[in-house]
Amino acid sequence: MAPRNERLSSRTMAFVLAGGRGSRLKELTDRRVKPAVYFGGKSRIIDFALSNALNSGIRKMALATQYKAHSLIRHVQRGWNFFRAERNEFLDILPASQRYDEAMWYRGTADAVAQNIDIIDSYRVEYVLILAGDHIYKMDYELMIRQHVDTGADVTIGCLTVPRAEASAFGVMAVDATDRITSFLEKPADPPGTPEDPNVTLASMGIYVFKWSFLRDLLIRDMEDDNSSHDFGNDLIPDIVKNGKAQAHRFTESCVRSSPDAPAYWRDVGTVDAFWKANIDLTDFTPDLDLWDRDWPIWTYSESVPPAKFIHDEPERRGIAVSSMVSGGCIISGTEIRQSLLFTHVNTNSFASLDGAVVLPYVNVARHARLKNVVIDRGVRIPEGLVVGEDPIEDAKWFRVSDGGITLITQDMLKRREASL
Ligand code: ADQ
Ligand code: ADP
Repeated sequence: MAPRNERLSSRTMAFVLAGGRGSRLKELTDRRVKPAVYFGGKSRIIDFALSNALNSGIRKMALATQYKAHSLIRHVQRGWNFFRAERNEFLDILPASQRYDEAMWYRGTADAVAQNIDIIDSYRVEYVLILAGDHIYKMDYELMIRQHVDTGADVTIGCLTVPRAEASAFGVMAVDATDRITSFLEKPADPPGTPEDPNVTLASMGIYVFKWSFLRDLLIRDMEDDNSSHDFGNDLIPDIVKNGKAQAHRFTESCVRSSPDAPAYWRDVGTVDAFWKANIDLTDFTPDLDLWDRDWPIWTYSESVPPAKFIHDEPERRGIAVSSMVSGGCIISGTEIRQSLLFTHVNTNSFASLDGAVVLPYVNVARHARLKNVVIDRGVRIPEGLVVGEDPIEDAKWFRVSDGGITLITQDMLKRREASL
């Protein structure tokens, strides 16, 4: 057992995987990778994994990037620069740079780590925590690392229960009475229920703790294996479950909750519907995800902007927002805003209304626009009088309307619309 008074996080590095596109977010990931997508008014999705690591005491981090990484790299360079090199703290950005073989990008999640073995060796860490950079949650990883050391497992996998109907997007597992994993299936078509409840499945969060020496050997073997897709979920984890000791760590034990009885919050905001809902949920009276908690802050790059400003107070045009979050740098001029979340530098104008709107930075909403249940991409200029959310057939002519009835609006879509009018 590890002594209680020693923080294992100081002997651990976090390796954050941020290379996959996230194609179900549609045009939101046309120009940026999913971890770089905005979330919650000030942050980007990546900030959650990085903040969890920082708040857990981890001061050595690496970020593997590949697909459309520019805005991600820029964000991390601007916002995540408080590590002190002289104390051997760092956040290293590791783009797929064909170091191993000139014809080879990161072939899979495990390959993204394997191609950087020599760099990780140079960090001189004992444990490696593999994280996905694309989930929204608050978790104290120290508890998961401690469990890993205490059980002597080869790998410890963060897991949570998900409804069976949604489980085919996950790696799913069965465990024994000690939470040792007895079987693991990556994205099965028909996921099994748990013994306690046939309607839920124990699913992998795609986060893992390994002793570096163990993972290193495994990666070297995997790189030579032509039958492998070089992926944790497809290849490495099933192999350890079969031939070694894999242990489940339950998210409910280390999640950071907004209050002792709040639900454990974890979201994969992988679709436009899920993205919209998770953002709008923050406008609830007591949201399940607490961004106000000063003990577990979500760190980010933050521009220096003046507070949000609301102008006009006449019956026909009132600049107001209710059940909403409006970021700094916004000017709300004569617009009625309900149940919406506005990022920085949004300007709205008179006689317009927003209801259920997630508005990314630098958007302008012209007069008389009426927008309901929308996600508006960064930099969009909504033209005067545009109405969205009242006639789904008309909306679908120009914009992307999701299965759940949310309309995604980008500047390219508006340009096409303007060209044909
Ligand atoms: P997926 O959700 O399919 O399954 P995956 O596509 O492997 O996740 O991506 C995981 C993370 O790695 C993401 O942050 C992604 O950006 C990044 N990534 C993907 N390909 C990469 C590459 N070539 N180089 C660098 N980074 C890359 C995984 C597990 C499941 C588990 C779910 C939980 O395989 O078992 O249930 O995560 O969401
Ligand atoms: P509208 O009624 O169409 O919103 P107004 O004629 O009331 O326009 O003028 C306010 C406009 O001035 C808004 O578009 C607002 O965004 C813009 N504006 C720019 N800077 C400021 C500022 N510092 N304070 C108030 N309004 C500002």
